[in-house]
Amino acid sequence: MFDKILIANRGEIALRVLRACREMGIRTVAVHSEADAEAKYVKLADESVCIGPASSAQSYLNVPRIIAAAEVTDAEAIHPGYGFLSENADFAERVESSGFVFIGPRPETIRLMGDKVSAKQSMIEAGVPCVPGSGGALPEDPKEIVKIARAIGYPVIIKAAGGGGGRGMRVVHTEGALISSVAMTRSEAGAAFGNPTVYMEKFLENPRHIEIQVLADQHGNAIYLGERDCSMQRRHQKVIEEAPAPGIDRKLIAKVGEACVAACKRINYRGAGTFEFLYEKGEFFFIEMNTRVQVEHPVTELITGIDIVQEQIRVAAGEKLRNTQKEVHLRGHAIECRINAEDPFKFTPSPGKILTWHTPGGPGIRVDSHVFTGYTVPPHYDSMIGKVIAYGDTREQAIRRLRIALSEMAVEGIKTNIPLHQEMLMDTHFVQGGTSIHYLEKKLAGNT
Ligand code: MV4
Repeated sequence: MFDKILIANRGEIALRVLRACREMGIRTVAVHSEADAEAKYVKLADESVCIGPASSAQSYLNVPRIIAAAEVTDAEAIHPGYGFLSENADFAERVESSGFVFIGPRPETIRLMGDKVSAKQSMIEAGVPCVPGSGGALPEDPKEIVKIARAIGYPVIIKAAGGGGGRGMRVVHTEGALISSVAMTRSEAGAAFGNPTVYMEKFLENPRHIEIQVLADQHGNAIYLGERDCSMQRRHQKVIEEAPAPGIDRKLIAKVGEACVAACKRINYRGAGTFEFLYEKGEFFFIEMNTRVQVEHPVTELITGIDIVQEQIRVAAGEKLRNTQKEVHLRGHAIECRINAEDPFKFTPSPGKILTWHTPGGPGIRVDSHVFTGYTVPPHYDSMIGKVIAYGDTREQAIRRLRIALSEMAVEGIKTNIPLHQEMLMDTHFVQGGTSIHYLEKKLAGNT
């Protein structure tokens, strides 16, 4: 096992990784920007290195500084967390060529999944169900493009191979709009991702976003840890996540989960990963794979009892997975509310000094947050300041515990989205379960 890990991230995930290291007896190095010098996890870490000014480009995305920090502190491995450099294949390559272990998949795997066309191609080959589409990059010839769209049937969606997470896509409802839409998506993709390649899919009008968590070691073992429902989102930012997904046939999930495991084995996957699916009318359709630990991993940890971050570290060190598929049992229900420093209904960021931070507790409540009374939320980064996660024997119990937890919570000095969560936890459609990816935006527009 490693002696020392460098955590190449900030905020709640830096603290989450630090806690996993502590439990495993691994020393930690925190790297931080000038704006995060006073963060609690920076002080909790065994060592810390300032890697640049507040702006992410000069600090958390500054590859030479991060590698240099690993060198001067003699760390053996680097955990990238989520966001920042976590899915940057060039970074993973630089980490490994500098003699450190990247806690994540091989650089080639990150690259393969980062290109959404090659990702989908490998999933089709592995037998993972995908959204019907162009089966590769769109050709140049407009006549060919028209043919492909006719074969798929309108509406279709044009997506950038270099996109993902909702960036670089355009819905097309009629043949008249097709060619100009392809041209616009291509030029935007070229400018945004340096890759003008686009592909086409059938546009699913009212799906749910269901994802499957996987773990794979370097000995050919892979398992899936059930699914998460992440449909409650606004502008591609998830707001509430839960596991398991309400109302979906367990046999179907097992079938899709086994296909994900087969895909992991086929591409020689390593570490934690997530297969993203759209689910509509009883069918699963793969859209993208995430090669990092995700914000919402705690809901899976609570229903499986498996520590995903510790497993990431173990498999990176060459150990075998601790559990076989037969030993993975889903028990109970978990729901996570992302707590953001923002206006709860206008969504404008609300950085600043936290004058009161009182967190809830009691049976089945987990709070993952790096903030505290007196902490100043810097304006330079993502507005998420923590997560409140409730576990219960049933979904109803998890909802009740979350309501109580949020009512106990007291935050002063900044605005948070807690009032929005409280409203969602009383919403009849949410409480019923199984709302689509469009539900929250419709509700906010007053259309439910
Ligand atoms: C889609 C889709 C409908 N049909 N693909 C958006 C994020 C990116 N991961 C893929 N996205 C979508 N792809 C087809 N063929 C609808 C979305 C989508 C979406 C997906 C998941 C979660 C939230 C979303 C919000 C809007 C659109």
